[in-house]
Amino acid sequence: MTGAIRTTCPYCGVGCGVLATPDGKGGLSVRGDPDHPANFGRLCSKGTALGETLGLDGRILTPLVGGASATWDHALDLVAQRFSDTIRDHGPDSVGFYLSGQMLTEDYYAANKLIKGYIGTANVDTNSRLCMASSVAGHKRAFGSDTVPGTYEDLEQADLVVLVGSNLAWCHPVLYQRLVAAKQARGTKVVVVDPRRTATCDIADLHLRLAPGSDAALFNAVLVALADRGALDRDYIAGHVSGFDDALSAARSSSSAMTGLDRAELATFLDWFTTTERVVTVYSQGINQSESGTDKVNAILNCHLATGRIGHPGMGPFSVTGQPNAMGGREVGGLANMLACHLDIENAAHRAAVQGFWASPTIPAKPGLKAVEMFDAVAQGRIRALWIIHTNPAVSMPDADAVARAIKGCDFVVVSDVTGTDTTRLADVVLPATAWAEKSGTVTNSDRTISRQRAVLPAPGQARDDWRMIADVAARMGWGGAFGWDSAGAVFREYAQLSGIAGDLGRDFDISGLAQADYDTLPPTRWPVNARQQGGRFFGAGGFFTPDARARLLPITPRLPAAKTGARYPFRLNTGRIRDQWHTMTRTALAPRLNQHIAEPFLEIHPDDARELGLEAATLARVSSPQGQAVLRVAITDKVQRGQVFAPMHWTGDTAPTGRVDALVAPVTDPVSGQPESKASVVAIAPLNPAWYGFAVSGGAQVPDATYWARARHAGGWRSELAGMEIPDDWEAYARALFNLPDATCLSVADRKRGTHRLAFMQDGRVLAALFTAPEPVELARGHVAAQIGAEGAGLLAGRPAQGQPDPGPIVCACLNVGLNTITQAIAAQQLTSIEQIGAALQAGTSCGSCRPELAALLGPPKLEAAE
Ligand SMILES: Nc1nc2c(c(=O)[nH]1)N[C@H]1C(S)=C(S)[C@@H](COP(=O)(O)OP(=O)(O)OC[C@H]3O[C@@H](n4cnc5c(=O)[nH]c(N)nc54)[C@H](O)[C@@H]3O)O[C@H]1N2
Ligand SMILES: Nc1nc2c(c(=O)[nH]1)N[C@H]1C(S)=C(S)[C@@H](COP(=O)(O)OP(=O)(O)OC[C@H]3O[C@@H](n4cnc5c(=O)[nH]c(N)nc54)[C@H](O)[C@@H]3O)O[C@H]1N2
Ligand code: SF4
Ligand SMILES: [Mo]
Repeated sequence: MTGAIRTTCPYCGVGCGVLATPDGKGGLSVRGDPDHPANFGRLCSKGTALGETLGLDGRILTPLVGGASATWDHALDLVAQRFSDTIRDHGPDSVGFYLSGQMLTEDYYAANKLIKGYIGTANVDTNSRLCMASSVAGHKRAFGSDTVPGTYEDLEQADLVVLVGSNLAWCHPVLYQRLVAAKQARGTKVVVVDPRRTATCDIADLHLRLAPGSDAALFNAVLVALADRGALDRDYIAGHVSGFDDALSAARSSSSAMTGLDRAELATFLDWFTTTERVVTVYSQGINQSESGTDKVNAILNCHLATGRIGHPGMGPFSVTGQPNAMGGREVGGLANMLACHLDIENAAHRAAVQGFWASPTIPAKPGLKAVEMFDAVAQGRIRALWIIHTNPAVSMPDADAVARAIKGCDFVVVSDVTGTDTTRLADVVLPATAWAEKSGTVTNSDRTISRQRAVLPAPGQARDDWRMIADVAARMGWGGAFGWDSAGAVFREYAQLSGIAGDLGRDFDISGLAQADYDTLPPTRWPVNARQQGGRFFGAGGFFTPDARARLLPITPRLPAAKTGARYPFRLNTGRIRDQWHTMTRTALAPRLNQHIAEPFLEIHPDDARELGLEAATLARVSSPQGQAVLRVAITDKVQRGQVFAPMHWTGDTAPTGRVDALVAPVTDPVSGQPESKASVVAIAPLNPAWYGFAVSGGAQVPDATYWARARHAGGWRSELAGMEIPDDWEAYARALFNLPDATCLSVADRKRGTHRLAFMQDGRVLAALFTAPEPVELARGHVAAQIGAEGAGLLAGRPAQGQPDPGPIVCACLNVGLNTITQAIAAQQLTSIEQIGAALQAGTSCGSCRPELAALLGPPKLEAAE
């Protein structure tokens, strides 16, 4: 195969290998790397669409100072000067860096070296605080180190896989597909523990819909059952563990009633867990993003340590990471309480080792501010100069409106990004970064595999690599010698060398074996890599990273979220992800096909609750919390339980300004990890009752002016959902302003009785744009209407396909563009009964497989109904 370059997907922590082939016209074609050990050739819908997200539309191509283009020299001088002045006048702790688990290891290493070793503060934290901090803290409490003991193969070799607070089907789709294949091959039992029914439940033999936040009570019950049924590994406990008795007695005094699960389903789970040796417990944000997240993690680890089910094939606790380099960031010391290479900031020997290796002037002796504290310090003026790299906190932090205000009010804010975002708009200086396809470095995925990301395309405009901008600023602050790397490979070699010192100090993270490796051709490699150990698993025979080499079992007293629902805020708001969007959508929303699955923000609410509130399907709801407000589309479903609602985290000021869910989320954190509780804020809900609803499609951009709007790209341009509290006097004038089409011919149809309006704007007989409004949610074949943009005639005003012309309906399979109607019609007409038959007939579901749960749902009642 000629011209293909091996690289790694920049989205989730599965860390799939990608073969990227430049098309010679600035674009790329991508396919899964059959030789990569994470995916063996598979990609999910997001990975498959990578080639469609590379356009320069919206890219930042020069530095911006005060919103205007500037030279690199000017921007870098200004940044260095303002940081130096701030440090001189207010001390090093008045400076902060807020980083990201999506930075490459080399970028991360450079940032940490600058702030900890040279600026001399530990006020550096990362969005991993919102993501992995509770797992890190739980690992460190139990193992003495932040070690993920197992590998992906364990999910394939297990007999029971327990997915706790993880929507693996949508969030780690390729790993999910590996699990599906293993289940087919060996009959793996799958248990999903989640208050909500998700796509992942499609393969669940048992779905435990526990009360939000009650996971520790569930795993305490497991520990008790293991003890009472003789399922403990007494030898492992005697040889490698301490704290067992206290942990068990704490577990005995907690009650499984807190989980709200009924006896029979709990009994089934306890039976399976106690009698199955090969158990893997996978956990993610339903565990971590909780004010008792660290305790939940340790409650899980307790069960694996007490049974010795760790570090052997098919066994172990498995924290799946979210971001592509969440692991790398933890390894490199991105968190405010860590040093590079899993060394501890509070350990004098560790500090001395790092400072000695860097030959740096300083190193902080105490941990810095964690994300939520950091933005509080920004709001209070204790941090006066802030550098935000590769993350969008004005959208993704809890209490996001307050965070946006803090950033806006800060004396000096630098943001490095590839595109304009809600956060760059608040910055004094914006630095243009090279994006995924243009940069080189390494990332570490969930199972400790380090993979190369390789530049495939040239950097556009003046975009520069993140590590290089950091080194440039360091040089201007007077520390050029220590930041004089000539390539990402040089940064990596320095880092690998430092890890050897960490290894000598008895730490797990030692990749000194890679210090001399050929960086250009480095194949995916699982750490550790040194003279003592190469890859493999940890802790099968003990060997923990505590002073006595024993793991700690922790006594856990479960606690539910402190904020209680009540008369004022009767609902608990759960938040999370959808299949085809990545976080704040700055990249995935560029690919039209990724906007077809779900095109606007929504609120899942139980039918009984909706009825009581007078909420109709597809209307809009106003959601309020003590922190802020949002307006979301109502999706009535029993996937959520009564009293609980779910909303996705993705929409922003760019895509749906009133859909920013973090405006609602309380900044409550876990006391040990500092990780925010993103899944259990209290909210009130009421119908919005707008005077009109609208749907607009156009080839060109839209400038919506409405109480509610949400926009998305489609293949021919833009589409948006609209709603307003007052009916405009003149729909034509409204639409002309919306589409910025002052002169195009307007055709309109009004139905006075029903209060509906349909307007099409034409030029040379072709449709440029159309607006449909109604007093109720607009019913329309949206995909069909959007496809008519650019077509001849105003046939789209009918709102649905002419007779004989098929309407594919909303897209289910994003890879092969197969719509809901096409699938349901084929199921009925051809009497299809399996996902494989749908694949054979329509190809749907045959590429990445992410839509297979939805295909299964279309085939009939999902089997989990029986399991519930
Ligand atoms: N498509 C897509 N994939 C992604 C991402 C993305 O943006 N889009 N982001 C990546 C990142 S950074 C991350 S961190 C991962 C996150 O991956 P996941 O953690 O799988 O995703 P979430 O949807 O945040 O939350 C998982 C589940 O936790 C459940 N939950 C809520 N409260 C509780 C509780 O108290 N107990 C339990 N047991 N469950 C609860 C929610 O209902 C939800 O279904 O996804 C990664 N993959
Ligand atoms: N309510 C709620 N809030 C949440 C969560 C939740 O479940 N619920 N989940 C939390 C979690 S787990 C996470 S990980 C966070 C994620 O939240 P964020 O990190 O804020 O989200 P992203 O959209 O991934 O932001 C990445 C930014 O980096 C930019 N970028 C892309 N490539 C590059 C590059 O090469 N260099 C630079 N410098 N910039 C680049 C992108 O354009 C984008 O603006 O959200 C958290 N917030
Ligand atoms: S599962 Fe999808 S998003 Fe995650 S790394 Fe693989 S292709 Fe990328
Ligand atoms: Mo995350």
